[in-house]
Amino acid sequence: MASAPQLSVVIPVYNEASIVASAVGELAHALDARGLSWEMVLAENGSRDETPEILQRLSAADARVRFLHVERPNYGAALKAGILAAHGTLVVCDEIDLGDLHFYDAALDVLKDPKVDLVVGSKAARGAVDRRPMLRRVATRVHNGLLRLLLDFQGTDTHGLKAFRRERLLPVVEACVVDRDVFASELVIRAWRAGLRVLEIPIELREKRKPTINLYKRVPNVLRNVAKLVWVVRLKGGA
Ligand SMILES: Nc1nc2c(ncn2[C@@H]2O[C@H](COP(=O)(O)OP(=O)(O)O)[C@@H](O)[C@H]2O)c(=O)[nH]1
Ligand SMILES: [Mg+2]
Repeated sequence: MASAPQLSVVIPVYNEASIVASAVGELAHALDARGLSWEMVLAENGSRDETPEILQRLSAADARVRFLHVERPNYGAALKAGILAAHGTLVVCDEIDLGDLHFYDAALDVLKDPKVDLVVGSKAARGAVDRRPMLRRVATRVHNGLLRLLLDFQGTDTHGLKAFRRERLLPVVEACVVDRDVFASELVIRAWRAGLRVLEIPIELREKRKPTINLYKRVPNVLRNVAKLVWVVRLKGGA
C-alpha cells in the first residue's frame, strides 16, 4: 500500500451474497463522493453461499476493497482481524446490512476534535430510531442492562457502528479476550475503562435485509462471554 488511507471501513461479512455487491458498491460510491482516501476491509468467515467468490471479484476490481477470509464463522474474530489488518488513520466499523452514511458523516465530524477517541453509534440513546422487531429491541436493552450491572458500563449500546482513531484503539483491541458477539461490547467497555474519550451519537437503524442469525441461538454464547468478561475485567483485575 502506497500510503495509509484516511479511513478504513471494517465490515464482518457472513452469508451475504444477496446484498454484498450492491452494499459495497454503494458505500464505495458514497466515500468517493466525500473526497476521502479509503480502504474497505471485508472480513468474511465460514460463509456457505457465494459471498467469498463475490468478495474475491470485488477486491480484484478495486484494490481499495480488501478481502480477509478465515474458515470459522465468528463475528467477533472477523471484526478483530479486520481492525488489526486496517491501515487507516480513522476506522469505521460497519455492518453490511447498515452502511449508514449519516453515521459516517456525524462520527467523522465528531472525530475532528482531537480529544475524542471513539464514537459509538447507539440504537438506544435519546434521539435514536430503531425499527427492528420488538424482540430484538428488547434484547439490546437486556444486553446493555447486563453490561451496566456487571461491568459498570455507562453507555447505551456497544454493538454495531463505531468510529475511532486506529492508533489509540489498537492496544484496547489487542487486550480483548472474548470473540463472537460480545467482542464488540468488550471493545467499547475496555476503551471506556482505559480512560479513552468515548462519545455516543444516536443513530437511525435501517437494515437492508432481515436479520439472519436466530436471536435465541446467540443467547448462550453471549451469556458465556459476558461471564468471561466479568471474570477477566473485574475479578482478575485485567482492565
Ligand atoms: N465474518 C462474519 N461476519 C458475520 C458473522 N455473523 C454476522 N456477520 C456480519 O455482521 C454484520 C451484522 O450481522 P447481522 O446478521 O445483521 O446481525 P445484527 O448485528 O444483530 O443485526 C453483517 O455484516 C453480517 O454479515 C460471522 O459469523 N462472521
Ligand atoms: Mg443487522
